[in-house]
Amino acid sequence: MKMYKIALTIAGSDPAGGAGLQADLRTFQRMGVYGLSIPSVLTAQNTEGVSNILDLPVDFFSDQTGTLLKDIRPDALKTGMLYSPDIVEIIAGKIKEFSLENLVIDPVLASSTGAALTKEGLPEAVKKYLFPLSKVITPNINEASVLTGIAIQGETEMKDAAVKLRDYGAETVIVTGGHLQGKAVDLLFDGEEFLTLENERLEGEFHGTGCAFSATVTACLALGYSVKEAFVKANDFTRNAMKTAFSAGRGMKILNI
Ligand code: PXL
Repeated sequence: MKMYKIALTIAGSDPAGGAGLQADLRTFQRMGVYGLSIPSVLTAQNTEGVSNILDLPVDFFSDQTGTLLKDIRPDALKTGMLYSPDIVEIIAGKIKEFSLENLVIDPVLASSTGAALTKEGLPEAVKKYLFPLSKVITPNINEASVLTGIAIQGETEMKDAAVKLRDYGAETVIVTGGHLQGKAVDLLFDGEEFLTLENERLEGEFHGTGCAFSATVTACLALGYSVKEAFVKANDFTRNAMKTAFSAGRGMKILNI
């Protein structure tokens, strides 16, 4: 009998499957990891954008998480769009209660089309309650800028932001630089050294790249890879999925995970 490693995603539902919970599950599957999934929030969206967002009742969210974790222990977990600060506190409580390890945080703040995916107080809550419990955080340039107050123009500010983000309690910081001008640079900082991966920019508008990247890191941690190995594999996996992205609807391309 094959024994699967297990990864959990706590993220928003994207019915179009390009981002969020559904993209995370597809990524786990591709990486050969068994996926658990808890929706944090529901979105009404298609490839053209998000039209509505629905919170789950907080007690129900807590119950979903507690019921699952009483039974199954994930080898790694990730959080994506959390939307509400209440949910953030519940997740932090469950991580402590069940002594979960290998937490990857993708601090989702906005959609690729620019729509806000947060309620007031969300960035502060993620910083305060979740960063200190995390193994890796994977903000993109915009998220790293908002979370640190540093206006990131290039690699120098990316490094400054990574250092500051690590001071908030994350063990390792990965800033994904696909949104910068020029080459696409992803940067890892683990408190000792910086590691950068530089690639040619891939032209086009893609949806769900941050989700695919952080889900790959999570799957790799579940499989027992080091964070640096996970970084390289996630960069490679995401770029390949971008190169063969396809159009399912009228809007953004869906990654070929
Ligand atoms: O790409 C960020 C993201 C994450 N999670 C959900 C989303 C989006 C972007 O739209 O809808 C559920």
